[in-house]
Amino acid sequence: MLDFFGKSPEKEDLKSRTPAGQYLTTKFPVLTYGPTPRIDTENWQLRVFGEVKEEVKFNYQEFMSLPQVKFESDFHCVTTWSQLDNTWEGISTKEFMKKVKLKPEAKFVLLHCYGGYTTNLTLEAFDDEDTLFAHTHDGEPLSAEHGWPLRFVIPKKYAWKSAKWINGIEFLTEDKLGFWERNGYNNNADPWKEERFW
Ligand SMILES: Nc1nc2c(c(=O)[nH]1)N[C@H]1C(S)=C(S)[C@@H](COP(=O)(O)O)O[C@H]1N2
Ligand SMILES: [Mo]
Repeated sequence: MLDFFGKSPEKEDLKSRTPAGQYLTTKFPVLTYGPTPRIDTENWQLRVFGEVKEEVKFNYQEFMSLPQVKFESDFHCVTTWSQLDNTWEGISTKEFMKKVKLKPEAKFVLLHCYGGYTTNLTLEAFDDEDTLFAHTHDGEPLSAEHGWPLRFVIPKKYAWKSAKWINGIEFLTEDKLGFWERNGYNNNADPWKEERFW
């Protein structure tokens, strides 16, 4: 845990970037409910379904051939650790959405993962400028524990909405709660409003 004593500009900056009730770490802790799924990229698949004009299935090569981006962002877990300045590389949601033909009724998204984990978002929160499907963190391929081969990253929400081992994106007309959202976590999950629990 870093302390905020002293008044160096750098420390003030770290403080202003740390939401209330959070402490800073640089250890990139692993937080998973249940076992780590082991996925081989030969059989990996991402299914895009629900309120779409055409269902799409990407294999690993197809998905990786989409244009790549590098985004820097902070990561806030509801269990009170935050890790600042993460560099994520992968495919931006904006780029992904160019491949999806949504029905006009689509307003919500449920992310599905290998292992059965789910988490939900509004379409607006999902399709933001800073969200992406990441395969690399700080220049290294994701470890199995951190979501290899692909995880979602949504910096403006508590990290339980950054789904690891993602394998499905379901578009919906009505909101459908994900795993933690059904089990007591706040649906909106904004760390700057401390929206932790119901
Ligand atoms: N599939 C899946 N994704 C998940 C989780 C999980 O249990 N399963 N845990 C979430 C939680 S609570 C957090 S804090 C982050 C942690 O990511 P990390 O383990 O890479 O630090 O992943 C999120 N994504
Ligand atoms: Mo978390």
